[in-house]
Amino acid sequence: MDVAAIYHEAKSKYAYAYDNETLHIRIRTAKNDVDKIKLIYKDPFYWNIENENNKDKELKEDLSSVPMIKEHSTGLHDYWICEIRPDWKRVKYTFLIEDRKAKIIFGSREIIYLDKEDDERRLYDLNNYYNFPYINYEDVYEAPDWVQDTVWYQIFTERFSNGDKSIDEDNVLEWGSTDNVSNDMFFGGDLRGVINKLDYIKDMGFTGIYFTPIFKAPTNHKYDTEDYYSIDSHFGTNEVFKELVQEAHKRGIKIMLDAVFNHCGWLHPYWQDVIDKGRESKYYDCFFINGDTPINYPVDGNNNPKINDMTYDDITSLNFATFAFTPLMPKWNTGNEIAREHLIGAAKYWIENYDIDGWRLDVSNEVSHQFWREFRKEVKGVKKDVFILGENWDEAYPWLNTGQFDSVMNYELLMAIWSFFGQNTNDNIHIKPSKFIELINRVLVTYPKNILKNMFNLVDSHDTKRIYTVCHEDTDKTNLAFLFQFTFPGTPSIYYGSEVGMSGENDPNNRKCMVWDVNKQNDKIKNHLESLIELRKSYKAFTSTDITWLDYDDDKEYLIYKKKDDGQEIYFLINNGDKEIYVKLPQELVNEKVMDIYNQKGIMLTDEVIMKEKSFLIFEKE
Ligand code: ARE
Repeated sequence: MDVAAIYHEAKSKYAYAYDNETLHIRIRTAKNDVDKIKLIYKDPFYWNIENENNKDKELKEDLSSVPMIKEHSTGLHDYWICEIRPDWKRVKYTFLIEDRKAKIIFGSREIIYLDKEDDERRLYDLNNYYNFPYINYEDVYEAPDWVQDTVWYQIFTERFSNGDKSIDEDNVLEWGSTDNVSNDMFFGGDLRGVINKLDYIKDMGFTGIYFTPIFKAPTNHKYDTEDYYSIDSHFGTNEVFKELVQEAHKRGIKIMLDAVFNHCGWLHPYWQDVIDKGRESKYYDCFFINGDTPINYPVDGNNNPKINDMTYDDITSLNFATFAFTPLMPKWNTGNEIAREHLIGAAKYWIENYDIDGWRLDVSNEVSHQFWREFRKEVKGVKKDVFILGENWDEAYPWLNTGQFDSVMNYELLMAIWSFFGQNTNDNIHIKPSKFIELINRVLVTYPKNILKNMFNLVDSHDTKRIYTVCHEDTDKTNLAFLFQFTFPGTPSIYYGSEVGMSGENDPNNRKCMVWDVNKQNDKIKNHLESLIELRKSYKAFTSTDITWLDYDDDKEYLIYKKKDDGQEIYFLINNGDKEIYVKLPQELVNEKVMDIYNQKGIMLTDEVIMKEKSFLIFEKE
């Protein structure tokens, strides 16, 4: 037994309250190393009451135990899980771990090798048990009820639809006039355009819209905020936005805005005041400035830094903190009361006055946990079921388990999906099913199950290549990627235009004008997504966290998995390869009445099915 590979941590993603009554306990072991694990547990205050159980009897007869299930395996490890409902919401527990040769108590303070039966008396020492002191309901993770049934549509407003030409600036280009878009081009996308397309969005089956920033800012992406309390005139007015929210809500569509609280734009009045007055400004401490005033940036006639004239040395010698190496985006000191009030005030303003339903938090991992705790308290105080979504590209458990975010953008899932159905994010590697399963299992064990159900699952965004491009503009592969996205626990998000097969390299090429000409839209992708959205609403199993890998073959490049929920058992067969193949049916489907719930064309034989290249089948066992 590889005892060094065994890992558990109390009150972490290895031991968490699934709800107000239930604890999930996980433990990690080396892959294929351990045969059996039992969780042994006991109320920590059992001795505190006299009862027939502990009067003169050996403690042993009172110890409770439950077998742990091997849940998922990654490249190196097996992950085991069990759930318990402690009578008094508190519990001490330890692990009895066995392989062919050894049996150990994996205690919180020491590991004990059990040689003989009577060594099990060593289980009586609760000081060597892990502790879950109490399930306090205030600490239990809970996202708004509506989130896990949401299907998101992400809109980059400037490129979605031009609905009001009267507010076009002089520099607005003809819609779709070039695919070679740049970050300083404007095509006139606006909020009126979104209102005009709400029926399109609703008819596709989307139930939530995530807007990238729409407040006053000089760029087309608006991540350089000048005024957190006003809609940018390029997009419309606060009143038009109010109408948009009302019209969306009438259609059962939630609205989530983008909160850029890590930094502001150069033209923000607080920053401009600091530029003018330096340390004398009342806003000086709203930012991180080393010296009396921001220096080392060449400015143009409008007192804006001439970015293009800045060398790497110029940028790295700025004496103030920014987002990345972007001088135009001075970083907020969110520990400063004035800054805090300004930003949290804006967050509450758009909820109280426009009834928005959620905030996506830009560069959330670089803002303090303290700020996010206050942010959550304030916004949830205004609207209890407002959704808080972080933009963390890496593992984000520290932001999810201590009263900050309800969810994060699941870029770890995106990377795995890209690597299997398309190309890897960096070196174009295409992985086999066995590797894909390992990567997905890693995502599944990274988060508690109650958090997984609310993860924001995307396959592309305004910051990445488009999924159609990642899949080498292959419609079938793109559809397989969407299929997996929609059958994974959590809430899927579709980036505008990807539903009609728009291509796009990295930013800014991934922000071309939406293709509204139906003759240029990819119907096979659009119809496929509509079907997936419909199936996801009809079958709870699609979003369940209960996923079992049934079979895979790295040579034939197929994989079969099962999702279970509410008594439903849905089977997904994916042929990710470029050849027609024979696929052995999982034993539990052989000779069973199965229903093809997607009407794909697979030729069913007795215990096999012939699958076309790059295809899938979805069965429900009758
Ligand atoms: C654009 C170009 C830059 C150029 C800059 C100059 O992309 O190459 O230097 O313009 O003006 C916004 C705009 C971008 C703009 C950027 C800076 O949308 O078009 O850049 O502002 O002006 C990391 C962060 C993550 C961040 C991404 C971009 O962790 O938070 O980088 N995403 C948010 C928004 C962006 C937005 C900003 C932040 C700034 O979603 O749209 O950019 O407010 C790895 C790392 C991640 C990294 C990711 C992408 O996976 O793990 O941490 O994300 O790569 O680089």
